[in-house]
Amino acid sequence: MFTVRSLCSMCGSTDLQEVISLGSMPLSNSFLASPNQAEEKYPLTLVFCPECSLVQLKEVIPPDVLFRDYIYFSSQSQTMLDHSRDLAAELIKDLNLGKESLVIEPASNDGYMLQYFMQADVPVLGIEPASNIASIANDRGIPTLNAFFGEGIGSGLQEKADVLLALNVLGHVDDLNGFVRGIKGALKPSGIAVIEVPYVRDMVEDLAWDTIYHEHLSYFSLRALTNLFKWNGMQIIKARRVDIHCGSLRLYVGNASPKYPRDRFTESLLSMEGKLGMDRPSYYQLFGIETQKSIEALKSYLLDLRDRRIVRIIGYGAAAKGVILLNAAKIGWDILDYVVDSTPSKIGKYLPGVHLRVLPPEEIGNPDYILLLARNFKEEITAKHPGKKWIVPLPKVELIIGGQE
Ligand code: DWN
Repeated sequence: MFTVRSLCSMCGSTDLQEVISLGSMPLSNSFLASPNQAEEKYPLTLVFCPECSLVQLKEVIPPDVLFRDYIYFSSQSQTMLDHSRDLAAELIKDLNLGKESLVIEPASNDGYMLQYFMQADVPVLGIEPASNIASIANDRGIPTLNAFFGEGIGSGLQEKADVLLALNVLGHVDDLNGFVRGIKGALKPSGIAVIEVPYVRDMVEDLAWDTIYHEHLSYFSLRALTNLFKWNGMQIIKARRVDIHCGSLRLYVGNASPKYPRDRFTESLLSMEGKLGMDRPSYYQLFGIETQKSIEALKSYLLDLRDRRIVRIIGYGAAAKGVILLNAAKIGWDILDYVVDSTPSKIGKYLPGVHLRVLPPEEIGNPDYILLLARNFKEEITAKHPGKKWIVPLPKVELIIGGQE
């Protein structure tokens, strides 16, 4: 049910160099209805293309399997909502968007982002592949097409966009060049695409190996993105680092002409990538070695904690990254009692691979320690449970008390 990539998904090179293999992993959002339910596991291997600098997965699961019926709702976190509201306000103001404008968003999820444009009377169109989520967005009054965005859909849209938002979607797409041509086709000639992707430099520097999973096919540097847009008739006007999703790049992208000069910050980001060696395999291979050490350190920390005296440890946040963290480090029911999460569609189900039960946060009980599995929401989550003892697993195992550093 998966294909093994032999060519780079961006430039077609055959020279793909292995960074790390996380072994056989379940699909991180395929929650189970019962602990005994059978499930498939698939190899999970990260590779690097020295030709175009793209870090990518070797194994590709069909998108229909991963995304047609989806369990993740972006509105579950206030941090995400705040981030979206601020970005919408910035774009409405800077680009003077109003009743005559159009904002299009591929992978619009439950409309968590588009709602802020609608509140300002800016017309929107969401394009969401998960039928269950698209129908929830439509029920909330956010016009949403149930489809995978790509070259065909983008170019075929009758009404072209002033702004196209692609927030944390590019890394999920196999046909990167087709997707970018779709973005170009969906925009008015003067339109702007605002793109956010997790930044591979943040993944490496913060040892965020838990963000490697089958849904995430590509891990971008600015250098790789510069090539991607250039090859498909677009240009990056400016790039910024933003905090969301463990560290992301936000790009403002326009048509290839007229040619805009890149600003100094964007130039300095690109030149820093060169200094760090992000165009060379060794940069990523070192990350692979550190990842192996981190997996072992986490497992032995938890075993040590549990063996020193009788303690109860639970997990918080049934995040996809949490599923990978637990499975890679083999942390199961022998260490954790259960996991809590606020997402209604996850509650009562079992985590892929490790088969831990998901309970609502109200049933958090009185554990001695809580392993933070959604560490990207550390402030938001720990503030809800002051005084509790949290284990933050990455980049280095750390113990904190709720609401305090
Ligand atoms: O790219 C992706 C990102 C955006 O979302 C996807 N491929 C899949 C998914 O990844 P994730 O599951 O690792 O995302 P999150 O947003 O880190 O997941 C957080 C989890 O924690 C959610 O299940 C909601 C939950 N949560 C909670 O229970 N209480 C979150 C908050 C903030 C809370 O207070």
